[in-house]
Amino acid sequence: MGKLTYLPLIICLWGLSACGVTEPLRVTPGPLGAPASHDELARHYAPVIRQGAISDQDYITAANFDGDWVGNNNWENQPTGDLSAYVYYSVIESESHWFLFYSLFHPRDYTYEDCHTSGGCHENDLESIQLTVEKNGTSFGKPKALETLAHNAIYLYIFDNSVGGNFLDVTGVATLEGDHPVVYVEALGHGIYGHRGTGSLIDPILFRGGVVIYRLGEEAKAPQGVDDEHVSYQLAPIYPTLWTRRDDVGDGRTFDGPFVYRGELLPKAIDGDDFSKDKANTPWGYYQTTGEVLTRGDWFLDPAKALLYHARFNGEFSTIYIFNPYLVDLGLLPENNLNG
Ligand SMILES: [Ca+2]
Ligand SMILES: [Ca+2]
Ligand SMILES: [Ca+2]
Ligand SMILES: [Ca+2]
Repeated sequence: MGKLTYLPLIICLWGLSACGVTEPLRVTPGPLGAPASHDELARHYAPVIRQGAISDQDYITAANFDGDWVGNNNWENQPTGDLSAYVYYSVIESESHWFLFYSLFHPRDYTYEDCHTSGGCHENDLESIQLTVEKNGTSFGKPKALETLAHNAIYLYIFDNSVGGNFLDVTGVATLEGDHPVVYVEALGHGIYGHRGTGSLIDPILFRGGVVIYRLGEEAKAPQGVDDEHVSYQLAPIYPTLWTRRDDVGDGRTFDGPFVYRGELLPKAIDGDDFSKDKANTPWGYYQTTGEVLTRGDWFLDPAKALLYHARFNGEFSTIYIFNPYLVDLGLLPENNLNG
């Protein structure tokens, strides 16, 4: 139990709100007003997560749920670690849009069959969604596209007909609970979809599993069981947690699998060694749906470029960033890009 005592301190380092000392939970400015802060936007649109669950291996948690930032002990520590719910997030802003990225971490990606013979299991799992919100003069703008990652594909969901398919076809219409997009996460492999029945989404009933429903709340809670429909999660920013560890690379470190992004070295995976090596991609390490225009990493690091390739947007769609600290850190944008 000793190692778990580190967790509250680590969580506090993620953001003061986790320590219960800052911003109010709800911010409700009028329809026309100053733009919301990036944290307020992330909270406003924080997804409702319908998580298919067969076992507690399907619970979302923090990447340091076991009290350390070592990647390749997470499979081993899943049974004893703290499975309180966290969702990672990041906000990038262009002249015309906000790009809200949310990532769900699971210590294990597993199969219904025995992992020793199925060939389908690996240590760590990070699947993600990206919500594109148009800035329209109101505090929180207007959501325009929801993209979800499931294994080898990104799926595109729209909110109205002002957005259409481009490299990606439109899979369906996104659903909202209040202003929160609802996403459906498979048990076992944890692919994310914008509505039930997309792609290979496994009906949990088929597996006699349940559905855990997570919503943003004041506390990070662990589900009471695989059919707990009222579990609150906390947001954890990607920048000061995962991104600032991007140079911690190698066996026994946080990440592994270096690749070159526009001349800069980044790790494409969380370090892992059970059943398969380094299989869980980082937010900036996804290679899915790049076509001939995008490269590994663009979906997270250069979302305006990625979205403009994936989808067609009516109206203004700028690829000039007001806030993109990742490209600034990589020396790919000037520092005055941080004025947003
Ligand atoms: Ca660990
Ligand atoms: Ca391991
Ligand atoms: Ca997975
Ligand atoms: Ca490794």
